[in-house]
Amino acid sequence: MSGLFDAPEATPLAPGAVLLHAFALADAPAIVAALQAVTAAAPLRRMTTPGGFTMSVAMSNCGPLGWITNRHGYRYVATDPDSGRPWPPIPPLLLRLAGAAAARAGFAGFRPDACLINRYAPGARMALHQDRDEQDFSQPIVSISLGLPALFLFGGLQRGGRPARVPLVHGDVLVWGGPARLRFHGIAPLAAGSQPATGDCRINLTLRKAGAP
Ligand code: MD3
Ligand code: FE
Repeated sequence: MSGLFDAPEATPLAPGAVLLHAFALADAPAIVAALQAVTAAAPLRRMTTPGGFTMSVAMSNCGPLGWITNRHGYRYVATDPDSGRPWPPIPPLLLRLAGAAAARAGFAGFRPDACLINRYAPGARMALHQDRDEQDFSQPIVSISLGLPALFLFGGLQRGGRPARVPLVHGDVLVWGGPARLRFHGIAPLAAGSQPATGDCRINLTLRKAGAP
């Protein structure tokens, strides 16, 4: 149910970018439960950048492809380098949710083959960057925010300038596609807080079409 004074369900942030408020809220407990199984098989880990820094965000993946970074660069791989095994499958609930969110934002037929799991402890951040390791930029990225709130930063198509700031809360879903697909974006250092759903951290899931169309 929605009323006159409720927040809007969908906020356009930029051409091609839509914030779907609370779109994942009802499914959040089931998503968190499914992620427990995924991260039991492919534990979250802090990866190393090509420049030799350890990321503050802990990451893992599910799906046919998973994003990794190490001394040699950034790329998508079918095998978890820590275990030598394939990444666990994407939970069907997440495939359904991502497809529904993308359709709602105008991208019908979205079938992700990669889901990057980002865990932010208080203080963790993600510097402004572009997502360009995927093969087909005509496909959107669907992002699901769970747990502690964060300040999402989004800039333009070039580095530099002051990014816009958008608060993201538990259950929010963002869809980035079309002209927004290559915008610079990041996450400000996470403030500490209490969030029983995720254990006092923030989890972000990004569902992507990483491989060949
Ligand atoms: C805008 N994650 O994993 S999600 C990432 O909250 C990443 O963990 C952030 O940036 C996080 O690469 C932001 C929202 C998002 C995801 C992908 C985008 C925004 C985007 C791709 C293009 C433009
Ligand atoms: Fe990104």
